[in-house]
Amino acid sequence: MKPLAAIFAIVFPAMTSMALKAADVEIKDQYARAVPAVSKNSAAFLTITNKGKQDIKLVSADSASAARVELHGHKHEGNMMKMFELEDIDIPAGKTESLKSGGNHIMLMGLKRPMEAGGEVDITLHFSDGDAVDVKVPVKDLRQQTKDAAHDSAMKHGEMNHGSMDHGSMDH
Ligand SMILES: [Cu+2]
Repeated sequence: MKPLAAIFAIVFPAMTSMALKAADVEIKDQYARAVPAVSKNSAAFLTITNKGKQDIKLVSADSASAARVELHGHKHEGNMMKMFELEDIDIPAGKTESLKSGGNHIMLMGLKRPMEAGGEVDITLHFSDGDAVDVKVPVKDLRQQTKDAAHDSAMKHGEMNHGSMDHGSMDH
């Protein structure tokens, strides 16, 4: 059986790594933004702790609930907060990276089903070492949370800017 195992290791490197390395990453505090049924886009947030000894990157995410999932960051342009697509997100060994409202986030675009408070969305995170982690993400109404400046700007971002961005023409 050894040659066969070797072939599998070559053909499915991602699968092999998944089994070996899944425990190196800890996902916590995940939630997604509830949006009105007409909304095409939402965002998900979570913290990722790299418990391994190697620096890794979050390289992509996907979900059956959205046509496209992108990693996004924010930047200030004048008085505006604009988001942009990130190629990846660094998670150094032993460190925790927080994806949060007003910062880096996972963008769910072209929602295929409603994102209602109390619901749940499945998201798979893909890492640079071939690891993939499935996360069950509860959907929350963020408007019920305590308001602060970052939160307010994040709400405007979530409800207006996303829809007006021409995601469809973004080049990959
Ligand atoms: Cu975004």
